Amino acid sequence: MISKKLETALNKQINEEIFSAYLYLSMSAYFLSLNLDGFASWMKAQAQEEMSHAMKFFHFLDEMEGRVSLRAVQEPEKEWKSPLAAFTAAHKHEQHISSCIHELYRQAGAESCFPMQIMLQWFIKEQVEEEASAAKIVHDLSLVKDSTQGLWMINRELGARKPG
Ligand code: OFO
Repeated sequence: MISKKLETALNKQINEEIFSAYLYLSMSAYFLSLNLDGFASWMKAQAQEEMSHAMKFFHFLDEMEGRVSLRAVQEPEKEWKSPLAAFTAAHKHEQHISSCIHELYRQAGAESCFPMQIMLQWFIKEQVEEEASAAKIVHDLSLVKDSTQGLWMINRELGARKPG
């Protein structure tokens, strides 16, 4: 059994994760519009991963005898100034998600909800990777600046990412 307060917080997180999927899918569409298929495919894989995060929270809440309640999903941005601007926004978004996860962990601790804390430990580690991979791409894009060849190389590298 889970408290109403934690139930509300987990439902909010499901929405955050679905919004993350929506945002990255929107970035994927933006990259497709630039004919950067590798970037687009990386973002599509990221969107799928975010849906799997949403489903982890969904199933956990159900297992804890809570009620999953879906909210409206915010409309994501559709355009960015450049690939670098899009990845900078993605990195910032992951920092926001990390702070949400940390806050959930604190709330679970305050209620001694140990199952929720254990479940969140996976997300805490995952966020370290999520922030690091976005930060690396921001770094690479900053290095190549306006070089078409550099962009082409990153595009090829990102296109090699496997979904999941
Ligand atoms: Fe990108 O992270 Fe979900 O949790």
